[in-house]
Formats: sequence, C-alpha cells, structure tokens
Amino acid sequence: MKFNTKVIHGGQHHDPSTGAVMPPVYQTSTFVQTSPGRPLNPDYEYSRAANPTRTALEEALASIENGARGLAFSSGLAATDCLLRLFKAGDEIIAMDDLYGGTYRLFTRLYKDSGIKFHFVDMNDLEGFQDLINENTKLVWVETPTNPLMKLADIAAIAEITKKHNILFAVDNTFATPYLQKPLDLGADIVMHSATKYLGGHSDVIAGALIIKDKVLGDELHFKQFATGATLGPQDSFLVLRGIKTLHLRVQRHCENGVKVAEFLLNHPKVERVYYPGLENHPFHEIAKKQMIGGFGGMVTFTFKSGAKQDAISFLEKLQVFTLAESLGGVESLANHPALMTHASIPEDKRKEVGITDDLVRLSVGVEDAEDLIEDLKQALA
Ligand code: P1T
Repeated sequence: MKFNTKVIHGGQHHDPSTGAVMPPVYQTSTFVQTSPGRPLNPDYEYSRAANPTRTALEEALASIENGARGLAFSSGLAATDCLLRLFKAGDEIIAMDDLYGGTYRLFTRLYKDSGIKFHFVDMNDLEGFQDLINENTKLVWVETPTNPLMKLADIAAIAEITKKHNILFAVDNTFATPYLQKPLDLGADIVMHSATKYLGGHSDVIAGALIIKDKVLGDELHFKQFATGATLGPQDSFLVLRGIKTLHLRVQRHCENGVKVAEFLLNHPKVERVYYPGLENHPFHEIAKKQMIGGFGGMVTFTFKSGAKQDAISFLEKLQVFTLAESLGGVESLANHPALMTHASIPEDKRKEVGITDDLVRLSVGVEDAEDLIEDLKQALA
C-alpha cells in the first residue's frame, strides 16, 4: 500500500459490531469478563492496557512509519519518558545538541539522579560522535530537523554506526512527519512523535507516539507503557487518527507555504539568517535532499539583522494572521520566541552556545493562503 492510502486505511478495520466506518470512541475504562480472567474479547480487559480506539490509532501509526508496533501516549514527553525506562544507572545516551526544550529538560533534570549519563553532541561530526561510544552506550537520540534551529542529522549514516555497535537508535520525527521522512526505513530502531503537532494537525490534542521496528522491543515498551500508565485516552486517540487521514494533504501545503515564507524572509532587508532545510544555502540542504522525500516541511526559523531581542518581540506582537503561541504543526500558522517560550528551560549559556539567540523567531507555517501569510509578515516586519 502506498503512503497516501496508508494514512486512510493503514491498520484500519470497520467496527465489527456495527460496521461503523470510523472506529467509535470507546469511552470505557473496563471490559466485561465471562469468567474471572476470561474477558469477552481477549484483547481488551482494562483501557490502560488496551482500548479499541487507541488500538486503531496505534495500528495506523505502525503502518505509516513502517514499524512492527505503534504505541500512543498522553504526550510526546510521556513517550520519550517511557523509552528512557529501558535504561539503568551506568548506561550512556548520546543525544543531539539541539533538541526541543522539554526533551532537554527531561534528560538533564528529571533523569539527573538516575545514574544514566547523557552526552549532547554535534551529530554532524560523525568522528567526534563515534569517539564517545563505549560499552555503556545504549541509545542514540536525534531530532531531525531540530527544534528550533532546523539542524539535520544523517539518519542512514548514524544507523550504520549504531548497528555496528549494537546501540539503539531513536529519531524524533515530529518536524518531518512520516510523509517526508521514514527513519525506520533508513535504519533507525524507534521513531518518536509529538503527535500534538502534524499528526494531530489541528492544535486540539496533546499526544505522543513511539513506533518500533522490532516486535519484541515494541512489546517490551508496551509493557512499560501499561505498567506506568501514560496512555492516550479514546477521545484523543480518535482526534489523532482523524488528523492522520489528511496528513499527506496538509503536509504538502505546509511545504509549499514553508518555501514561500522562507524565500520571502531570505530577501527581506531586516532579516539576517533564515533556517529552512529547503534553501540551497542551508548547511544541511544536501542531507535534507537525501532523506526528506517530497518537501522540506513547514517550520521556518529566522534572526534579525539588528540582533535585537526587542525587534523579535515587536514583530511577534504585531502579527495578525500568525498567532503567537507555543506548539506547531497545526493548520493555523503559529509564531514563537524560543528563548522566552519553548526553550526557556534550557539555561541561557547553553542556549547561546547552540545558537538560540534572543532575536531568533520560529514560525510554524500553516495551510492558509500564502499571500495572506506573507502580507502579515511584511506588515509585522515594517
Ligand atoms: O508537547 P509534547 O506532545 O509532550 O511533545 C514534546 C515535543 C517533543 N519533540 C518535539 C520536536 C517537540 O517539538 C515537542 C513539543 N514542542 C513544542 C510544544 C514546541 O512548541 O516546540
């Protein structure tokens, strides 16, 4: 089945009891047993373990990412947290040096006393990255493109190294979506999503996902999910499943508008630097062309010639079509100031070190008419 068919039919079955075309929202916490320990339907006894609406979503997730098992969580961070439960004191994790602020906070603050050692490295320095690998290294974690600096990591090249050393390799595929990039096909073991973003697509749900290539590892993670409990409820599972059905159409338009916005900003006299992997001058454009198939997404980040924080703030306050808000990947265009908003949990010196400056603005370009978006940017930059 091709991707555009999978988003609609992948892993989906008509409801067996009613023939409903869409899976009903099974708003139930528990399921009937005919005898102790013998549920009426052997797949369902309690919704923390499994719920049919969540199953429908999980099967769709596995289908669109080409994995053996999908798991749906109550947030992207809950999905990442569940993955981290595979590791113990003494283990080491190598992560990319530009990550969503909440992921960085989870790694550096929540897991500070866990005994797990985190390294944050430039994943494009493959030699430096390999030098860090030792017998305790258990996981490599990348976001590509990264939030907010749009750095890329070469998934196939990293997978070759992790395979050689028998290390798990996880990719946060939130920005690219499986429409543009399929990490499991490129050699990764696990894909993570903030399904709050493009998969849901309508800014109306907080959700997360893990998609695992290997069934045995998928089952182990399902056990951890069931035993800790950060599962996605039936109503939210329904919303993400509905979002996925138009993922291909939405992402196409996000990409078209993303290019137009990036090119407009590139030629604007007040703009210093535009971070968009589709631009030829983007430092990782060649990797983007290799692993992002069909477009470069709808996320665009830029800085001001003046370098002034106040210019970024005034611009954000003047926007009218773009909404100033955290999050991304919805149909509506959003704008964000990473240093004061989504990445404020990263200490200032670390932010500066990676390039999250006070004049940096991140745009999630939506699916509105591109002319209206550009007019809005023009008036806010004036
Ligand atoms: O918010 P949540 O669903 O828990 O997902 C966390 C997360 C993980 N990975 C990436 C790349 C993300 O962008 C996020 C969430 N990001 C935002 C809320 C934001 O505005 O950047």
